[in-house]
Amino acid sequence: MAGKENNLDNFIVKLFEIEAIKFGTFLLKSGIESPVYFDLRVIVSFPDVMKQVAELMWEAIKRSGCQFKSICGVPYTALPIATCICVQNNYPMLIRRKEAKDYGTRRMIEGRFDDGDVCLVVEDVVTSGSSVRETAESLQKEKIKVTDAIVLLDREQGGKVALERAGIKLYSVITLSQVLSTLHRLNRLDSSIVDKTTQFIQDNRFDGPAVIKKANSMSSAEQVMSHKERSVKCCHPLVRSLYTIMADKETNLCVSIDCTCSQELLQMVEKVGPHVCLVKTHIDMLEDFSTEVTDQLQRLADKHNFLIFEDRKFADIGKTVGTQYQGGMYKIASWAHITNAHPIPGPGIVSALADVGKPLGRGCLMVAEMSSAGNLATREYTKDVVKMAEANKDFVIGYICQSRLSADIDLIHMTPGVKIQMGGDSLGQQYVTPEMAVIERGADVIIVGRGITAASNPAEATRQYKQAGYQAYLRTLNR
Ligand code: 5BU
Repeated sequence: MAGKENNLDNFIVKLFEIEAIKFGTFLLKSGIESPVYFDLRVIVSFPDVMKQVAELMWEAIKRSGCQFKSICGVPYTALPIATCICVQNNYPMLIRRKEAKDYGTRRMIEGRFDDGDVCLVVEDVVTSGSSVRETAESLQKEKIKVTDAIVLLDREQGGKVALERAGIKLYSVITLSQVLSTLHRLNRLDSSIVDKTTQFIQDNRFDGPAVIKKANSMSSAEQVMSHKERSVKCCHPLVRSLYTIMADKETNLCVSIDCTCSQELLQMVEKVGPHVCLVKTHIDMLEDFSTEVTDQLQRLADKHNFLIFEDRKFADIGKTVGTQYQGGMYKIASWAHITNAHPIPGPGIVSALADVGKPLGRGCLMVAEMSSAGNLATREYTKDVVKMAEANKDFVIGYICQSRLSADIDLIHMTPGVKIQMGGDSLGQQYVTPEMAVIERGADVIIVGRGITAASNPAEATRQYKQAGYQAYLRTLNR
């Protein structure tokens, strides 16, 4: 894991050193003065960087799980990048002309393709997303489908949301915030430049106020709704309680305490409790479980004012999950305010869990997307999960997800796979930063495990994550 992180750190520093990323005062075409400038054209002069770009982009493509037949680079900078990716990974490439030839075929797209082929668009930097859209439109005119695009660097100025609106999901290798935080951490950039650049980006977004965090389906009223407002307006009493806690404690942090020893669990809860809105457990990891643990857990939840989320991920037929939820050794429904379920068995799973949980005022989250590499949740699957959730709002209170799925404010979005140091683990976990989770992916609650529990000072780490998550939330309000 550390290797991967260092790899990305080194890559960002390399881009800085070869002046593909520059800080200063730059006059843009629009007449605006920018404190940051990206000139990724220079990478063609550095074959080692070219190779690394192609490899990192390919890794991100694989992680995204998107399916396509061919690859097309946005002219001109992304053309050599697309070429390297195609050659290294044995994929056919298409070339988009900027202008049609006035002789011969007059085609705008060169290469072999059939109607209905799916093509992945590759770009070096995305700002508003317009150049990706133009290339996609040229392809679409030739009856080639474009559903996904990959960019090396997302300037986070609204391109991702704009492309989503156009039906194109954008994946990025790095973001501008990541560039800033990495260069700052490695003492390559002063805080004053970081602050100035962050402010510039915030002031020069292409998507207007309050759009950034939410996917296309949200209305502007919903986009700016604060925790306080949601604590009044949401229908489910449990969701209202959760938002009340979030507003009162100024936190959108859930800590996932995945340990095997009861005493360790309770000690960690005591440390993180004052700073979180939720504590997430995997109770079946405990080697010394007794009901004393869940009794204590409930006392700590009262003392520190948080809710308990047992991450049980029920996934069987209704009859089985109902019994598992109510009974067995753990009697989850009796102490966990929230649990979750995979929708794979169909609506029966929700009805059965609701029969047990609803009379107790409990709520359930549907696992709509996962953070792990190569997971099998397709876009169609996720869409069906949204339908299932929306049809069962008396018990389903939201999603475990990696993107904003639903316009409905009653359905809370919780995102795991969050760590200040991005990267992943050796078993496929993939992390995004708290800012990315909240701002880019629209998370209402960030779920952090080892970023806190494996830190040398978990209490201090909790404060850091609380601050990062909450600041990101405030930024989404102030847009
Ligand atoms: P980590 O230590 O931050 O990687 O822990 C993440 C927790 O969230 C862990 O308990 C997982 O079981 C849980 N999780 C996840 O990481 N990704 C998912 O997609 C889902 C749950 Br669903």
